Amino acid sequence: MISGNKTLYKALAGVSVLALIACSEPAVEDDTTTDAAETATEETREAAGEPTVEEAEAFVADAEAKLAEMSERASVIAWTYSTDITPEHEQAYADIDAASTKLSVDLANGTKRFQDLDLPPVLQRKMNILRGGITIPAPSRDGAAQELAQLNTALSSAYSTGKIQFEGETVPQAETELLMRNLTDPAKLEEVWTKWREQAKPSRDEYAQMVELANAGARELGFDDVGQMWRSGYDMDADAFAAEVDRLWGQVRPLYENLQCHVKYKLNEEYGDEIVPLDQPIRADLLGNMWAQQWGSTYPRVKPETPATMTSIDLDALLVEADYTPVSMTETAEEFFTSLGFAPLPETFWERSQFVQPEDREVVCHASAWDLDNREDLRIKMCMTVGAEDFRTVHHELGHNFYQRAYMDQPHLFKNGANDGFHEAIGDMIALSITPEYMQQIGLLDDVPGTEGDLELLMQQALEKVAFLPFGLLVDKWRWQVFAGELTPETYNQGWWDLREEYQGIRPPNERPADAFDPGSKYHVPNNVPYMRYFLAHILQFQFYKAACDQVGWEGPLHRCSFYGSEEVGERFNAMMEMGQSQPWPDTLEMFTGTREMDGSAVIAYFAPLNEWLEEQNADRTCGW
Ligand code: X8Z
Ligand code: ZN
Repeated sequence: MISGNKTLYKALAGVSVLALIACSEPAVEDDTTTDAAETATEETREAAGEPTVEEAEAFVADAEAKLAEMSERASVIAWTYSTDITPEHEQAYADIDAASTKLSVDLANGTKRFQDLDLPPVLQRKMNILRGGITIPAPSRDGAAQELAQLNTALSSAYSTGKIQFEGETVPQAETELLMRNLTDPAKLEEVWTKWREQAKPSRDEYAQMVELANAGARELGFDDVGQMWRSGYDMDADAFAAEVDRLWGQVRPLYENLQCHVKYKLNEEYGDEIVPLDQPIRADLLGNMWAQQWGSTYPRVKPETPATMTSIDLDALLVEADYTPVSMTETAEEFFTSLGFAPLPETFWERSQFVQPEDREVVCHASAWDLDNREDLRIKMCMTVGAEDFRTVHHELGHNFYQRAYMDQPHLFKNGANDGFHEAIGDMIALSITPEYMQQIGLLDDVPGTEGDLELLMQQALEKVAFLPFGLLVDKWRWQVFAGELTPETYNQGWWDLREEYQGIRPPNERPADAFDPGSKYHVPNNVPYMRYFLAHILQFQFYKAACDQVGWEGPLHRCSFYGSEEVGERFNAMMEMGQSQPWPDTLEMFTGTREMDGSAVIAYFAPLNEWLEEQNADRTCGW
């Protein structure tokens, strides 16, 4: 995952890092280039004082060296801040963030000098990344980068150190998530849910200031706004990308609607018409998650009826009974990767990672994976508890680390995912292989159950993966509207709930105050981590998984396939990963899956038996919202 600082995080998985030294070239926007100049040879360009391909090469080489140096320096400071939030560390972090943003913006402006040159494709690709790869750009005027960094650091710390009062206790952020997972009393759920959002409210104005500054930065670089800049990072036109995510959503939406309908009816049976009226969207605090993004903890309430003779697989309980610890969950995840032929993680990973929440200081608990030296200094930072959710998440995080290591020999600007959805999909694809057979292989289960309980397994997965899809889509639909000025601070919250209702079919448990800032209650908003990557990852991980299962010749139901131990899959997976961002993502996707398109049909194939069952269940129900 990523962290607060958008510009410097080559170190953090999946974020492009552009930071550097002020480039010596003046930032010149040259719109007056003549036809003659365009066709000039290198020599005549040089003679005329025009930039040459040779100079462009030197500019990029210099940029990469400086970016690499800055990224290493900055990530040490970011790590210190994220694992020990103090006023001093916060200031150091804001300062390096500002320096890093300023330099990356200078560098991005420096690319303008070469924009009319006909460059070799690799060089052009690097120029594009330099110009468009800054997540939150500052305008180039003096002081702007520092202002932006102060705002972002304040937003980030406010989130991670946020607390609520509940039943006489002070509850820190990470524990509010556990309460939402474990409580079932609607009144208590509403209380925790609402209090966590009250805590986010004061951030709205700082967020709005951040939006204004970053948009000014994006416009200087030739983009309409930050949202358009984000949408430009996918080897296709920004508008085509927006259409592409809608196309993918169209493929999976019927499946989501079937799941939403079933869950609503089951919650209605549990809570009654007053709390879960059937003609309304579902109350957001009843879905077992602070943001109603993954619904796995509602499983006992919505699960299919199964024969009494059948024993369900409860991964939470299995991990606890087998005395797993945060470190041994991580070792088990690592072992999956080594079974595919990847080298083990370095010793320093185990010495330097944060596995559990420290008791003596404030930290950023939201899980992330780091590569501090762009080579071997890999680490994760988590606040794990033993259970299925963090078992999956640690696979997710190690996916980032193994990807980072796979592409470490790429030039600096290509040390990134083929697109950011790839970075988020790697570890999740591995975790899809946590099947009953695999659990038996690693000693978590004595016997592999027959297929009579497979609807249960599919329901557990659907509550995580299918439930997530519309949420993954809407977070950045909201931000795109914010950056485009279609939503203003006064309408931020209404706009958020309009999208939540439209895509997820959920509603708030109470009327939201006019000045609320509910999107600010989600980590990635105050921390400026783009979110469409997770929507893409929830499509891509099933494509990767299906391709791997085809490679091992799996012929059974897709959800029962585990490619644990397959070095053939490992080799092909590594070949894809070691390309980093060096070529357009369709080329990279084709290497592993044989297709050049992102495609929701693997999701549909995986859940086909469940979908059929959901349709039967829903036959006499009124679905939709
Ligand atoms: O933020 C994450 C990862 C780190 S990149 C833990 N995820 C999203 C979230 O928690 O909201 C993974 C799934 C979606
Ligand atoms: Zn991630």
